[in-house]
Amino acid sequence: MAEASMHHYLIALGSNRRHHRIGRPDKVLAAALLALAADGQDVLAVAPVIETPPIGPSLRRYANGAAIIASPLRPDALLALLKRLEARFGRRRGQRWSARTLDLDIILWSGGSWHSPSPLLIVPHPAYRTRDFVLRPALAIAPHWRDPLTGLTIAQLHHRATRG
Ligand code: PH2
Ligand code: MG
Ligand code: MG
Repeated sequence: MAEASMHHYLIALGSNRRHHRIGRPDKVLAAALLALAADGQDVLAVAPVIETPPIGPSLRRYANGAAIIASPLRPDALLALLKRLEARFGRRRGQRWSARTLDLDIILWSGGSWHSPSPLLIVPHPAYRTRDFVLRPALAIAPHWRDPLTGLTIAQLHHRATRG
């Protein structure tokens, strides 16, 4: 695939439930990145995994991470691939924000915006700008990526989200 038709994505990874074979959530994230690469996605950068307190109803702590990938896929096609991967890792669709083995979210896409109703996909991710569990891993690999809506970089968003 020619460089010109490649898309670059910032992906957020989360897990707060063990996988019966892979084990702890941090191992699940590492295995998910290997699976992404095996599915033909070019994993260009991986942030160190962090442990974070849960936001929302689930009580289990999360492992969170981030990766930059290059892909020939448009956002809707990548979303379909990520959902298949989540399902392969045993994620069950249930209550919103229930404990999950694997959550893969598209955060940013080649400086662009995307909005499609079905399946619902909004890029940039509508809630990431205030989420430390997304911004902290993202800061490690994509500090200069710019949010097209606010014009702020990840470093600036992180600074804004963490200042008292
Ligand atoms: N994901 C959620 C809801 N709450 N909290 C943390 N710490 N990490 C997550 O990845 C997370 C969450 C919905 O996807
Ligand atoms: Mg999520
Ligand atoms: Mg998700």
